[in-house]
Amino acid sequence: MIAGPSDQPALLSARSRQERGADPAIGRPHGAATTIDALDAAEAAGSPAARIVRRAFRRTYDVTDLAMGAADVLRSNDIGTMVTAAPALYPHMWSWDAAFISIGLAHLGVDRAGQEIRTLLAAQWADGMIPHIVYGDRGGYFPGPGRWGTAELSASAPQAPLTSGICQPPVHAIAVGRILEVARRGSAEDRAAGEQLVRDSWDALYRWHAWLSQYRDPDGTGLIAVVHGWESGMDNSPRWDQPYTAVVPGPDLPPYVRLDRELVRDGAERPTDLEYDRYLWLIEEMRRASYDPVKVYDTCSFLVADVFVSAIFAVASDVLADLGEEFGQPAAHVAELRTWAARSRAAVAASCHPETGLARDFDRRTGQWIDVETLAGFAPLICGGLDADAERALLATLHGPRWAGHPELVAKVPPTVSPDSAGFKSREYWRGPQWPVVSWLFGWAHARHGHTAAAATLRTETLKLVGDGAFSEYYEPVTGEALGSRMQSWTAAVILDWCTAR
Ligand code: 2M8
Repeated sequence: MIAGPSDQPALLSARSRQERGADPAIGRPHGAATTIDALDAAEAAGSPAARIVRRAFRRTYDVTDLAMGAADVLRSNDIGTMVTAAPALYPHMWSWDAAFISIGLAHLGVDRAGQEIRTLLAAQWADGMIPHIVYGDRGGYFPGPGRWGTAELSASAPQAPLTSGICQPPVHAIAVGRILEVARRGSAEDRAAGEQLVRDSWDALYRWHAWLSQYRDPDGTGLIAVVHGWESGMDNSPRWDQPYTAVVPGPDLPPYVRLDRELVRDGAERPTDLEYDRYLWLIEEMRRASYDPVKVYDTCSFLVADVFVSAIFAVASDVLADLGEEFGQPAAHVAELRTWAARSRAAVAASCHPETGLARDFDRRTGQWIDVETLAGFAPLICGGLDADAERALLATLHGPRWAGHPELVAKVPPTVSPDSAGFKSREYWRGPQWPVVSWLFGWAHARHGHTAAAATLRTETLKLVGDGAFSEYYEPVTGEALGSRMQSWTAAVILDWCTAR
């Protein structure tokens, strides 16, 4: 479990949740909750005044309160073995969520952060894949382990813990690197715990990157393929609309009941039923291939080279190589990581549309570029690799009036789809809303590539966006309304990191 307040830095131990009268349901002070509920009602009734008041309200936030609220969210989502991705909607461990969550946990205790990474890595498949969900003991999520059947069908999957049969973006080395930075600012014990974590996790992370390279880029193109929209983490992004038309659920799709629609009342905030049929059909296809990664690559009706995953893979490979050099890991493995990083960085840069400059996914089944404008198009800003002029231009576009600097937005945080785009849906999951965790990733990358001012702006603006303390999964960009799950762990984690950043 996460250590109690007495073990926390002064910032986080100043007052307990009870002392400041937080609303346990949503983790924000009572006064704020009342105000926001009233605004919700007024906005639902179409009051323009409510929108203006909401905007004013959002400009006032207190970093100390936000940090304490974020720490509370992580503590209350901690079920001992893992911090669940969210209390009700996602009551298990998700792969890339766990990485971001561990960054937040590092500010509460480096050991606890390391434990989160170790829990995830204990579920790594024998072939090297890190699964997208590690199931805890509770049910409460569909599809659960029975629907995947990985333990029965795959020789590589662990018998315990039970896992899903696909993966998610490889942000884990970035997380371990960040935990080490935080650890080195702490006590001698923190420092030792951070360094031990690198030693304990390096080989597993190397094998994970090797799996991605071998099975998801078998031709060595540099672009890493995904076999399910869930693998991208941006589940229903318009990027996937065209490839998903090739996923045709058969009449033998076993029946199922969605649980997410019972928890998120506004259906417009979640993927549609047709999208879910396709998600579930892909699982059937993978079951029929016994989750053999070669067969899945060859037979799955969805196979897209994902430019955003590829960018993450490139930069995370570099981070892992840096750690490997420092910690005396095998030189041949470090060299492979450098090769993969360079190859993927070049491939991401080469994917850019000649006119818009935005990076593009490539549909491997149809052999066509996917020309859909989304936030993923800014992938080169994650991994680098553009010439200086092109990089400056792309940075200016991201922060300019079509994207984060759009005049309609409540905070200058990149939306997942530009409000000026035909596909923009302000409330619908990965089709428009702002995701604090994605902003953090861009902020981290900006800082890494020397765009210090842009990184600082993302931090300030995201803190403004989440100023109501709901720690929501995502936000409506024009009103700033909290959407999806409340008390989402990765939102809390990145906010905690930003609140305590140095
Ligand atoms: C969302 O994905 C899950 C399926 O994996 C879902 O919608 O049920 C995505 O936002 C994904 O990126 C995230 O990791 C997960 C848990 O937060 O939720």
